[in-house]
Amino acid sequence: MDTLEALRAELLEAVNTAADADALEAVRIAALGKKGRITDLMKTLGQMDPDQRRTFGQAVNTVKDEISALLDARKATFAEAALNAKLASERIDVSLPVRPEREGTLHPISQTYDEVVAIFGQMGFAVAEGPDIEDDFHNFTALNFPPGHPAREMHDTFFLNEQEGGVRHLLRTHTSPVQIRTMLSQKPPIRVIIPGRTYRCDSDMTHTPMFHQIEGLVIDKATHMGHLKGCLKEFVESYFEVSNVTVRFRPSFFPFTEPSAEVDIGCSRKGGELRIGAREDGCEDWLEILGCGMVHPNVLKACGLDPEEYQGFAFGMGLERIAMLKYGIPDLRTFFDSDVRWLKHYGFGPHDVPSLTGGLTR
Ligand code: 2NL
Repeated sequence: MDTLEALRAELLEAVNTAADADALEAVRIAALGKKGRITDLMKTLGQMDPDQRRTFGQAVNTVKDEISALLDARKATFAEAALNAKLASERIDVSLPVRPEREGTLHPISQTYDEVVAIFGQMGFAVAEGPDIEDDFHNFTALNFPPGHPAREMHDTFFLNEQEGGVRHLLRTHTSPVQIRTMLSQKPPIRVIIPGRTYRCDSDMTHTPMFHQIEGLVIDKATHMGHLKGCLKEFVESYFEVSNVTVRFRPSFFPFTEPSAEVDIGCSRKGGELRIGAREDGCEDWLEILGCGMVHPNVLKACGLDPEEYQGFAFGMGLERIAMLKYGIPDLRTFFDSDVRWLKHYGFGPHDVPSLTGGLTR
């Protein structure tokens, strides 16, 4: 018992005087480790008679618990002191400038899309969307494409594998099927624009298999070509941020409109620089920017509308084309290269949100 009391006093002293966490750990191992002094004492219990074992065992356990508790307390004290020292030595300097962060850019197609939506939104158009995978009815038949029309050939259109029952879906070749869906599901008056992806089997300098269109549709009882012309003139002037643009309607043909027209705007190309709009020195050239027309009576009928009661106009343009014209992008294919340097150069800041009051492009 004397030796146990002596050991207790020695260990308490060692724990209390350990200089740091490492020294304390050394004390713990020397006392309670596999070959520690208290562990050694426990091993001697086996050779004692039962009475002695009970008394001595209890005494050793008491000492063991006491030392353990003191070790834990000292350990916590060292940990807290270390944390306090760390807090005292480290400071956050809130006046330092922030680290530069890499900022992404908006693709010019996204920017152009947002600009066009902002302009037509202001004129009271709603955005409509529809599926990229379409069927023959919505993409061709309802749009007055005759049965043998070349656009219906494998050569021009991406067809999906034939399904059971002979149905063959396709990737929409224009956004017009969304207008068909709108006319089938909504009653006039209708005023919608449809921006979206479109697909054609075509790939060269000026064509990519996927491209973007934006189409518009207005249906009411007395909508006429004057409305169409005014609407498009307003759009062109807002989009190109110029006033008094001359607009020329050139007769054209689309299966889904009658009459149909190609729209040109006045421009000049002096010194190799394209400038859009009427100018003091006149417009010596024309630039084709979109196609349009009055919705064909057959299209109205296919959508359950009576051509004697309703009429309207529609127009369509390529987003890539109008983006190239406004932002001076010379090569269509670069839109889809995902070249980060190109995106940095032609891309837009995420906060350059186009609005007619704040300026379309800042
Ligand atoms: C172009 C010309 C156009 C339309 C699209 C349309 C849609 C319906 C009915 C009638 Cl549902 N027309 N869309 C009309 C005229 C021209 O697009 O050059 N697009 C790139």
